[in-house]
Amino acid sequence: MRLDQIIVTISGLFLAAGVIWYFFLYKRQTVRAKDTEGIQEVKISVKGGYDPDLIVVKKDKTVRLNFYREETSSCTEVVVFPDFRVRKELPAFQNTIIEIMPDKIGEYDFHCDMNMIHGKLIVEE
Ligand SMILES: [Cu+2]
Repeated sequence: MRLDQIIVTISGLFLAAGVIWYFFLYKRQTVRAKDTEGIQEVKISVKGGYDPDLIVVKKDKTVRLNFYREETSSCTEVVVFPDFRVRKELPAFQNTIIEIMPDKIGEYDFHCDMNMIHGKLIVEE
């Protein structure tokens, strides 16, 4: 094999490994809401994504999401929970509280205004 062929082969292998890692091994951040005095509370930091982006909560108990936006990029300035009819601005470097009452089991997406950055709320029994 010529050198350039070797380089192409090796970079192909790296690419394949990256794809496998991304789709099968990469674990998303999952967090179970803490229950304090009957309210399920979670802190979510917003910076090019939601961290954590998978939030597990219990049904029929108020969920209080504390969004802290750590950037001024306009992409994340609004967060939308379509299933809960919530759409809220997240001012930069501030805590914004969103309260939700999950009354049905299921998985509910939330995302930025352009639907580019995603997170998921998982409601369990
Ligand atoms: Cu966006």
